[in-house]
Amino acid sequence: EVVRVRGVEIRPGYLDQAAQEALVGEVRAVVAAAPLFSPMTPYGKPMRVRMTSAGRYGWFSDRSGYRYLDLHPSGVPWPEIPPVALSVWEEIVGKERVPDCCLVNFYDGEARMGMHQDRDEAAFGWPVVSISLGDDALFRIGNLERGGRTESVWLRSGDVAVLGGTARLLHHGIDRVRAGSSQLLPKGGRLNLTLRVVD
Ligand code: MD3
Ligand code: FE
Repeated sequence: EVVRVRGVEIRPGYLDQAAQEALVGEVRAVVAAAPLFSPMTPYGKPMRVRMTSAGRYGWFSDRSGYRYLDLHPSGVPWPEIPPVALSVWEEIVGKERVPDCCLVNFYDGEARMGMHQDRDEAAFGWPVVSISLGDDALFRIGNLERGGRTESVWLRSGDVAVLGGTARLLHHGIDRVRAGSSQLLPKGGRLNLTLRVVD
């Protein structure tokens, strides 16, 4: 099944319970090597969503702006991209290109992500593939320009979203997370993995 909203392709329940559990184990290993941190926004307020990355590059933000780094802020290399996430990419995008970055976002019950575009990558020709794990999240999809009408859809654990073509540069955000809606993560919360080609 594929649900299309403004060119965003959502595949509900793409990962079964066993695959979700395996992926959580792999993400634990990423977080052990490259701990989650709260990026500082360019305007000086730390983000409530905590983040880390895997792959050749990791996403980072501070007072100087948003960018990709070769190393975790602690100085260690970013870990390898979780194999379960890589196989999702291969199944959907193919083997021609591997992603450069797997951004890992962790949301507690209070975290949200304001409307934004993903345009820190040099290459917009490849899709972004998003994998949701844990608590449900209300995902809002907007327009190429800021403002205007939006549409919202709940993302649930195991759902995969593909942001390609014209959808790649749509504004989007996470309005809220439904705490306690999933038992996948023992301490609750939501993980979102986005696989990206950076350059
Ligand atoms: C639509 N993450 O990390 S994933 C982000 O659930 C981000 O953590 C959200 O937005 C999250 O930048 C949403 C779905 C997503 C990712 C990239 C997109 C939607 C997108 C790029 C273009 C349009
Ligand atoms: Fe985004």
